[in-house]
Amino acid sequence: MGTYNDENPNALNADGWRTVLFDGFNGSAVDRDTWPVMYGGDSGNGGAFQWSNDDVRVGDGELTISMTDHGGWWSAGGLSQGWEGQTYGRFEVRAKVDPGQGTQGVLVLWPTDNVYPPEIDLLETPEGDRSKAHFTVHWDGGGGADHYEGQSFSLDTSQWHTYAVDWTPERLTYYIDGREMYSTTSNVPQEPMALGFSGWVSSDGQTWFNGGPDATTPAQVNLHVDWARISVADGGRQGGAGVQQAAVVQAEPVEAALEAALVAAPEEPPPAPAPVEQAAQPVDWEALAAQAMANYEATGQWFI
Ligand SMILES: [Ca+2]
Repeated sequence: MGTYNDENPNALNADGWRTVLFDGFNGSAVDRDTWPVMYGGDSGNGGAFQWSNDDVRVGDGELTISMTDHGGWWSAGGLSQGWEGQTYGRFEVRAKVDPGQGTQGVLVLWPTDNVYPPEIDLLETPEGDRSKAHFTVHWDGGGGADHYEGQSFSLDTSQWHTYAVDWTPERLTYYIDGREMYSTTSNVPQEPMALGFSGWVSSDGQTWFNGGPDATTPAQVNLHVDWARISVADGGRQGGAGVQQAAVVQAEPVEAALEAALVAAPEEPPPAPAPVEQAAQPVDWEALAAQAMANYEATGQWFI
């Protein structure tokens, strides 16, 4: 079960870590200084849903990211630190995801320069019954090719849990509710990354989700986030602030570039790293960023 309102049962030992960001989402609106990027503009997941800022809300002590059925089409929200990331650190998020076939909630670390991979997923929940928590690390297998290694753990993710990753230059260590679940020294990202949260709606043909939403899927499915904490290791091992000079808007929804990979992501036992069979389409990030900047200058809003 678990509770919220900024609780943290089974907290990790904080010795050696210094908090640099905590948001309990206890106000009435998103703190856009902390979370400057909302995913928007283009459709997500090849048209399976539309990004919508209306699906991002703060109230009742939580951040709520929705996936919403509009009667024939779906929308979903996403929120990110954008370019305000850091290299290495401890990232902790207390969250739960409502059940709903064909939907998932995502907690993610994404490169601040918006050039993917790498990517670290603290949580993905492709099973509609929320029976598993998935942790995945993506890295550049050469020439920008997405390689990944995924882990999944039996867990009722529709209840409150705390998901955390310790990211050092040498190692990634993944925790659920203060318990170490997985650790690796391979393919550890070495560039600034930023924390984000998003919904995601599957299309009918995506086997990783067992297809899209169906008659059992509620009209609105929510990712609930009670709080998020970001820390750095004492001693200044962090790489400093993100690459603010490369103020690239989040031009592509978090999961879009790797959807082909995730569709085929294997279950337990953990797989050996494997190349993506179906490479994502090349994305001209600079053109997208320029377009986003032009849109921002014209309208005051970030979108592509
Ligand atoms: Ca809270």
